Amino acid sequence: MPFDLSLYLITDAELCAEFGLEKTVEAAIQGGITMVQLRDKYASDEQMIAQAKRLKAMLSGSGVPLIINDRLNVALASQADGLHVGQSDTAVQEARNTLGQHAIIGLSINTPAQLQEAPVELLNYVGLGPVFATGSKQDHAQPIGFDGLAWLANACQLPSVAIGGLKAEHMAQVKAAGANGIAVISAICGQPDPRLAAQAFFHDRL
Ligand code: TZP
Ligand code: MG
Repeated sequence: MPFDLSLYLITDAELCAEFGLEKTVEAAIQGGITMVQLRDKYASDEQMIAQAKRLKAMLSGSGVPLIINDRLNVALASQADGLHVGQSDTAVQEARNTLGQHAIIGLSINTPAQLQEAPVELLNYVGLGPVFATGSKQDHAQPIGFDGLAWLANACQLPSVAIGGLKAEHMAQVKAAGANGIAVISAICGQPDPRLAAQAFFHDRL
């Protein structure tokens, strides 16, 4: 599946509670998001598979891929479009072997050493960050700022998405740093109007 990292929504069930996960994602799609990642640190695998299947059905025909955070078995069972792994999650090689060559596989990168060690030939994209400190991820790594982002984005041969504390007003700086897009949780999940919140990232298109 071709993919576009411009605006990558990562879900948080708690923050999406007001409208529910599906309604929030549906509104965000109307607002122009280009990727969705289902991320849930607390749900059981069964709950997450069921949620992923509902999202997958909802996304069908939208051209927006569904990526699963961390859990290879969930990605496989739900026939999601791909998997995103962190540095201490499932090995990229195992994910690629299991999901096949058409799956979209992404890896989180925080340092030049991690980039150097990344199996680029097995990956489709990298997530670079956190750019800023954020309350949306517990025990996140040291923020890299826009300078760190620019260094990593330029050193890296893969498409990249910036993450961590980013808002609509950062889109231009993220692009200028050389990343292909922005990944967000709280700038869309939990916003009073998720459709408008997503649209705000594309104000230069209006
Ligand atoms: N990985 C690094 S920062 C982060 C993740 C999952 C959370 C991003 O959330 P927010 O609310 O966009 O800062
Ligand atoms: Mg992880």
